[in-house]
Amino acid sequence: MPDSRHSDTRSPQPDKPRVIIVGPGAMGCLHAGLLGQTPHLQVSLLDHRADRAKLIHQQGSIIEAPTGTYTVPVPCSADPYEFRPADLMIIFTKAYDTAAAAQHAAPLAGEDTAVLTLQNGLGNYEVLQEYFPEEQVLAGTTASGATLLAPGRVRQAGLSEIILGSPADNQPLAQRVAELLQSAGLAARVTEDVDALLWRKVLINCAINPLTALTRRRNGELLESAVLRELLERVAEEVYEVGKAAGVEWGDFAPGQEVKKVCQATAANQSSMLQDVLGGRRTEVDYITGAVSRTAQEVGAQAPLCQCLTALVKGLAVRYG
Ligand code: KPL
Repeated sequence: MPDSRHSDTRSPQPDKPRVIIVGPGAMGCLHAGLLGQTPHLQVSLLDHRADRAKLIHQQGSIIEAPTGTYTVPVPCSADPYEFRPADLMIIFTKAYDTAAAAQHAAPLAGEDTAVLTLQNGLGNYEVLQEYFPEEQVLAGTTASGATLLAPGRVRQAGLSEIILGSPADNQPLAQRVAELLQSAGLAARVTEDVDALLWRKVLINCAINPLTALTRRRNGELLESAVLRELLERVAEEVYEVGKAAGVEWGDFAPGQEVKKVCQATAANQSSMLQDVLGGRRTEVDYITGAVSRTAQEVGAQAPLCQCLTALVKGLAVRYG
């Protein structure tokens, strides 16, 4: 049943698939720009801050890509009732804001809306399942890099594939969303083992993010130091063991090698955690090494490095407010 409160002023073309991106941070703005260039999609951004939403609505999403800077007009509002319910909602907020974002975006979910989290960290899809029907919630990963330069303005680093799946085993929905993303020119595919996918990503983030934040190095610079390289590998191995104890089926995955590969592939990136620390923002450490430490406790495994890194990054956050 359409809700008469949706004024529809910012989504005037009801026939096109509607994508709402929740959270105009670096990744949200990047994807609003990438998807918003596609003529057959109607892409909008939902912010929780009205002043920033107004600015982005007026200026669009500005992407500084390696090939040049371009602007994509993207309707943006803090009022969900300004949009019609979405076919796809992509959650790109920080992990600690997932519950608030779900509550805010709830009016935009209809019976057929896919709600996809592409956030960092563990625990996001479980939170979304408290607010949306389980079979509508999808979870995925992307290793694309983006740096927020100013509200609505991002520098795009490397673009990577989006891999997604349905924790509730709703394969048709996962497939439909992968096809929608592909239709916009993004590389996307479905996996049947979402938990293994999310653990692979969190393993990478556990190793790279705290070490870059603590040492102020770019991802690639971690490999330049023998001690940091060793620590990177040891953190990756620890997360691998915790995951194994928690029942993750890693498949063909060599933790140390994989982390080093990502450092190389994203060598010029400042990790999201380093960006947060430099920007004086709260980090996602509780959902990265913190989440792995909690899992370790639950399953009777050891995670001393994750525990230590969580404490050190939190120590930094105290300093940076
Ligand atoms: O996801 C990332 C992040 O910065 O959060 C990586 C993969 C480490 C890329 O920078």
